[in-house]
Amino acid sequence: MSNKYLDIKFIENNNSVIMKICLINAPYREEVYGDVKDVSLLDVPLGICYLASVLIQAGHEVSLTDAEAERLKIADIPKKIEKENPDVIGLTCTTPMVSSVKKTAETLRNAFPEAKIIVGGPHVTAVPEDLLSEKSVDVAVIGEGEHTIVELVKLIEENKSLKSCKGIAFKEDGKIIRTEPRPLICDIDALPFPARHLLPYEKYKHSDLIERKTKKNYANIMSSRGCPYRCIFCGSRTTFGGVVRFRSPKLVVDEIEECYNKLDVGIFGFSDDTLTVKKEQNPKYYQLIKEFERVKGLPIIFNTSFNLRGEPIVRSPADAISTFMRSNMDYLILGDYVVTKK
Ligand code: B12
Ligand code: SF4
Repeated sequence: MSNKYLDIKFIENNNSVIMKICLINAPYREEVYGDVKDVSLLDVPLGICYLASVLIQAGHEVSLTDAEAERLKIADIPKKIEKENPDVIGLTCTTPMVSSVKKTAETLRNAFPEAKIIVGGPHVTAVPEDLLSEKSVDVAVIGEGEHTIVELVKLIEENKSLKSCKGIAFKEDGKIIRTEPRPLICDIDALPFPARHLLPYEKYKHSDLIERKTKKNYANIMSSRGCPYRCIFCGSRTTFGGVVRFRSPKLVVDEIEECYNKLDVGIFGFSDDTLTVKKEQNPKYYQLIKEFERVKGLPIIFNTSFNLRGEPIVRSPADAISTFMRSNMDYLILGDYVVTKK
């Protein structure tokens, strides 16, 4: 691998057959947003980018297809990946996009009857049986996928039983078997940076409002996983547990610098489950503030338009506005309202 952006150290993979793996984000906008046409935000599907990195690190050949960014319809996806002739296909799935993922899996099953089709993501973690009950799906990965997918692909490659792989559900003799749960990844700093460069990264956009301020590219990034709060409607706990694991501030800022230098990214959006845990709950808070000094002079816009729990910062909308007026922020979104200083 010559691309320096993905500074991955390869794991020794002697005697191993390299598997060809295609990871896919199925089209979702029509299904999720219906007739709403002015949704400009388009984020990199970070989940499959992280999976691509660990699979490349393990010696496999990996491609990423984001049907939404590439404006592909479900029927176009087999053609897009036909040259790769995949051994394994992975689809990511949230609840709103479930019917699109089902149709995509069926289309890919018909096009690549020999490939193993694996699904993962928030919806699969919450209800693995839903997609597994589809004929076209072979394995459902429950929870964080980086360790699971590497182990799973190895078992598939060696044609061994999948029972020893923690954190999956699969079909055997017509029954769904769920293996032992996979523990959360303790050291998220050990994960390589997400393989954004495998996607057409210049297609990702934050919002027209922000893009009017700079011509640079946009990237979403995570500085932590998990959330300590317990909102009953939320899917965070299911995948990332009820604790927050913070990345090393140095690595977060390294990733920001790499994106800035190598992918010309000047707009960053944080995809943390919740960026604003109280500072007493974040042991790395002061170090993070210090590390951010490194990029202070760069023309970078940071955005936290989602994933911001209000009460650690403000007590009321009026308090939010007065905090905003005193801050370095350019705008604040409160429900349907955009507040600016001009
Ligand atoms: C960025 C983001 C967005 C972006 C972009 C989403 C996208 N690209 O598809 C925008 C703002 C557009 C968005 C929109 C929506 N979002 Co949103 N979003 C997020 C957010 C904050 C980060 C996603 C992310 O990058 N996570 C980081 C990666 C590392 O995690 P991950 O994707 O879960 O992947 C890991 C595992 O799930 C697993 N995995 C994932 N895919 C696969 C595939 C395979 C093959 C395998 C083996 C494993 C695997 O391994 C990965 C690595 O560990 C999450 C919350 C969160 N922190 O995850 C909510 C979240 C995904 N969103 C959610 C929701 C509800 C929505 C909306 C419905 C909101 C709305 N009302 O419009 C829409 C629906 C969009 C959609 N695609 O379905 C829910 C989904 C819940 C659910 N049951 O599915 C989440 C989980 C928020 C929450 N806490 O409840 N979202
Ligand atoms: S604060 Fe946000 S991420 Fe945390 S549980 Fe509530 S909705 Fe989910």
